[in-house]
Amino acid sequence: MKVAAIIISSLKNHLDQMKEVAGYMWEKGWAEATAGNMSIDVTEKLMATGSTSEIKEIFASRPFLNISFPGLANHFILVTFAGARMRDLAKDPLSCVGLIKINAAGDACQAGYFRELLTDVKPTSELMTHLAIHNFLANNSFTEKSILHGHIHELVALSHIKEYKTEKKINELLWSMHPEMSLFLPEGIGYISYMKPGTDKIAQETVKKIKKHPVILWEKHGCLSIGVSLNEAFDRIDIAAKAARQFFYSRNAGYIPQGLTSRQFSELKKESLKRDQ
Ligand code: 2HA
Ligand code: ZN
Repeated sequence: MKVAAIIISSLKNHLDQMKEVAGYMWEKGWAEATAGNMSIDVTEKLMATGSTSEIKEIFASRPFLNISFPGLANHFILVTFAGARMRDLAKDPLSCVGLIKINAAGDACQAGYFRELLTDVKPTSELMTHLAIHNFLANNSFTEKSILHGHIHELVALSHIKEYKTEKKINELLWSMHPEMSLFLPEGIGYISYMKPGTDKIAQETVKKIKKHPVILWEKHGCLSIGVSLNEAFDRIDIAAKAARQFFYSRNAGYIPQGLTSRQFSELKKESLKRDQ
């Protein structure tokens, strides 16, 4: 079997999950044109299947980026390409996804491709944020290894409204609009005021928040979420988006939504505390 084929078969479950979740992102309208990206740290999986020694062959010889992520030394990360469409990924993941290999010092990485014709493409423009988060998750032994980004219009729309431009205000609204919020996202979502997408700065700010908040809203842009699986990352975004949608449905019907009463809300808080103990 050729090297790429061995790796592809080792990573089949991860590639299948990327395909599945990309389909959901597209269907939800959260991945217009080339919007959205995703990554999974697959180091453990490749180690377990013993494919890491053969893997060299799929990588271009030159490191393409200097980084400093010691927590990612010798890691392998599946990541979507810049310019990849989620609706294409949902049909053919190998034309939209590559593998990043970090060197032993954690200060350089190379991109590998599953198809020879693809060697010119680059990883997602949000690579810095993905790597910075994977570095944090690895350093802190988080079980989350999947990262998902998309343009969740329900939440982005809220971030355009003056009243909801703080973490406190937006979470009070989301918690009040959907009981599941307290169970899935008891700490609420993290909120980051507008920053240019794809920069080191947004990567650093996102890492600071991810410890407490598995879903982050980038003002006027989109959301980023982590999960043990990509499906979990998707669920977390989906719950927050549902809360926002319920708010807009009531408003669109011409009413101000009542939201959960404080008694209903504190009952749920107690429930989520019990679950955590
Ligand atoms: O991958 O969504 O933020 C395209 C984007 C950049
Ligand atoms: Zn984006």
